[in-house]
Formats: sequence, structure tokens, C-alpha cells
Amino acid sequence: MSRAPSLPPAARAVLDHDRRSLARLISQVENRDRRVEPVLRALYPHTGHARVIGIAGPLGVGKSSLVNALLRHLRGMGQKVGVIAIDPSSPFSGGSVLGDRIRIDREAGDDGVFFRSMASRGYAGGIASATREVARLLDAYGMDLVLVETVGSGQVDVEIRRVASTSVVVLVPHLGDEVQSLKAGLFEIADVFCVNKSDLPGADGAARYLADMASLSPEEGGRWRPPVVTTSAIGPQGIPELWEAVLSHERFLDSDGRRADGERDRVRAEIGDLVRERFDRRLEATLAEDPKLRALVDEVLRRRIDPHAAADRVFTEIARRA
Ligand SMILES: Nc1nc2c(ncn2[C@@H]2O[C@H](COP(=O)(O)OP(=O)(O)O)[C@@H](O)[C@H]2O)c(=O)[nH]1
Ligand SMILES: [Mg+2]
Repeated sequence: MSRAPSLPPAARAVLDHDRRSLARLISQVENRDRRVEPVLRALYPHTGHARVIGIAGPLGVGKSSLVNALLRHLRGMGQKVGVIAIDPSSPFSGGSVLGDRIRIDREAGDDGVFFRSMASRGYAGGIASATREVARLLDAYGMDLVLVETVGSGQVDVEIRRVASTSVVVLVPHLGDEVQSLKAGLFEIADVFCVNKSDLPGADGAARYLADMASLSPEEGGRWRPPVVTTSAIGPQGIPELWEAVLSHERFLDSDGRRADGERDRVRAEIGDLVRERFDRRLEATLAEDPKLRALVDEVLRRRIDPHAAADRVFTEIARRA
């Protein structure tokens, strides 16, 4: 694609594979620094190539280890891979953060890999938009794939579904408590099930259980039935098979316009998020400092108008100025 001469320098730097610029922009996204916005906008026409794959599941099932094994597999096939690890920001996260550091060291010097962990704390529902924006930066940088390892708590995993085209749900042989998280939504988000730690006993049983559960959903209208793959990230075992299962779902999306439908839904949701964000900012500003609002509040207090009528006026005012 030809580059417009007016491209902001930071955007051009990303297209020119400048890692430091990429890292700086990702930090700006994380910090909700508004200066990143014109850069993201300028880069948008240069995105759309990278596939975003989610790796979700409870803490400790081996998501980071699998991402590591997948990285090796994908780099071996010449794929350029960005990794976004969403950090739970909890006292339990120490181990995985340490693991992430080690991984960074190992990848130093490999231009085909970019790794970044992001704290989930502080996004309060906005983790999907931050992840989406970072994934787009990695896309513009030239990555073919973006793997997103999620925090392993139901809500965030479900949100990542709005960013990734294929979601892998990782579990371990002894499901135990994890059956609860399956009920809490993990089952719905799975395009591929991965029973990791297959070097431990019970993996085949767990895989059968999941396959049975998956086959309970009615096979109607060409619905996708999530395949179940067993892996050992430390073996490693089953990694090419896991990736093949991801690709089979990606191919499924490419049939009958499913990918376009999904992207349409995602873009609609994104526009909604952005409008809501702007509206919220404007509303906060209005509530904080608009002198007319103080008069309005007084009127409500004196029972001259009711709160609904006051809200009507504020809404009209904000919509007029937005
Ligand atoms: N036995 C066994 N242990 C594993 C396997 N994959 C990961 N682990 C171990 O499980 C622990 C948690 O792994 P990690 O990748 O940090 O899990 P995450 O919290 O899901 O990212 C670590 O001690 C890993 O070494 C596996 O396939 N088999
Ligand atoms: Mg992890």
C-alpha cells in the first residue's frame, strides 16, 4: 500500500519496523494516552492482515507455556508473531510475569517476535479495546499472527472473544473446579479445546468428557463443533495438532462469509465502544463544570422539574455539542 506523505512520524516508524516506536505506542495505549489516537487512525488502512488468536483458560493450566511452544512452532514455519499476555494483576501473577521476562530474553534479537504483557487492572471493561488497539499496532508492524493469552478469569476471557477470531480454551486432565468455569462461560467461547499437561494421567478421559459436552450442542445450520486436542507444552507434544485445529476453525470462518459477518459485528461493537467512551468523557466534563447544570440541579431540588426532565435536557445539550 502506498504511504500517504502526511503519515505521522510514529506511524511511519511502525511501518518501518521500528521496535522502540512500537513499544512506545503500546505503552500509550496502555496508559490511555490520547496522543496515540492520530497514530492509530493513520495506521488503520495498513492493518487487516494479522489473525488474532485467543488463548484462554484458568490460571496455571499452561497457557504461557503453550504460547511459548506455539511461538517456536510458528517461527519454524516463518510466521511473524506478536504476543499479548494479559496479566491478572493479582498476587498470584508473580510466576507468570517472571516467565514472561524469561521469554523476552530468549526472543531478544528475533525481529519476527514481539512480546508484551499488559495489566488487566484499570481497564474495567475496556480490556477488549486496549487489546484490539495493541493487536492492530502489531498488525501494522507486520505480524502475521497475534496470540492473546488472557487472564483466566471468565469475564476477561469472554471479552477477548470480541477481539480474537479463534479462541482456544485450555484445560488440564483433572477438570475439578474448572468444570465450574466451563459453566461460567468458558464453554461458550471455545472454538478449540486444548487439554494440556497430557503427560499427566487422565488427559484422554478429560478430552472425551469435553468432546461429549461439545457434541451435546445441536449440529444445525453448519455450526462449528469445537475440536478437542491434547497437548503437553513441556514435552512438547501435540503442538502442530493444536495449531492445525486453530487453522481449521480459521478456514471454517473463511467459508460462507462467516469471517465477514464476525468482523462486521466486531466493528459495530468497536464503534459503539468509541462513541460511549466519548460520550462518557463529555458527560463527566459537563457534570463537573457546566454552570447551567448547577441551576438545573437547584430546579430539581426545588421540585420545579423532576430528575428525568433534567436528564432529558442534559442529554440534548451533550448530543448537540458532541
Ligand atoms: N506437567 C506439565 N506441566 C506443565 C505443562 N504446561 C505447563 N506446565 C506447568 O504448569 C505451570 C503453569 O504454567 P503456565 O504456563 O505459567 O500456566 P498459565 O497460568 O496458564 O499461563 C508451570 O509450572 C508449567 O511448567 C505440561 O504440559 N505438563
Ligand atoms: Mg500465563
